[in-house]
Amino acid sequence: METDCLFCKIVAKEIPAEIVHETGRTLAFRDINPQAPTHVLVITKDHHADAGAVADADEGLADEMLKAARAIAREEGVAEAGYRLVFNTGAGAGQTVFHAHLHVLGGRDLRWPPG
Ligand code: D5M
Repeated sequence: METDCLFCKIVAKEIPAEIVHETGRTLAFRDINPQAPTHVLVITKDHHADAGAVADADEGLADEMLKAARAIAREEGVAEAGYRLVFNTGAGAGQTVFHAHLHVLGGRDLRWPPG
């Protein structure tokens, strides 16, 4: 755990979150500032700064995040219509929390390209 990391504090239950899904190495909760009717963040329980660090970390961890996202999309009822998975990676791409998180967005029309 990183002491000053917001998402580590959510994993440690020091900050509340609306948790919707959990696996051995991931936790998922609703985004505090939702950009779509379904907006869930899938995070790693261990601290990794971004998606690239996840890819370099434990074997199968990125896969576990993807499988959690797919399960959430199904549970939220957005899988059929389509949903979007986003890793903002780096400040220039809009990453504001430097603990890896996969955005699961759905429940409305999603345009391309993103802003
Ligand atoms: O996404 C970081 C996301 O984290 C952003 O959509 C808001 C969300 N956020 C920030 N604080 C919280 C808490 N406390 N609970 C739930 N969601 C939160 P990024 O890709 O880094 O811009």
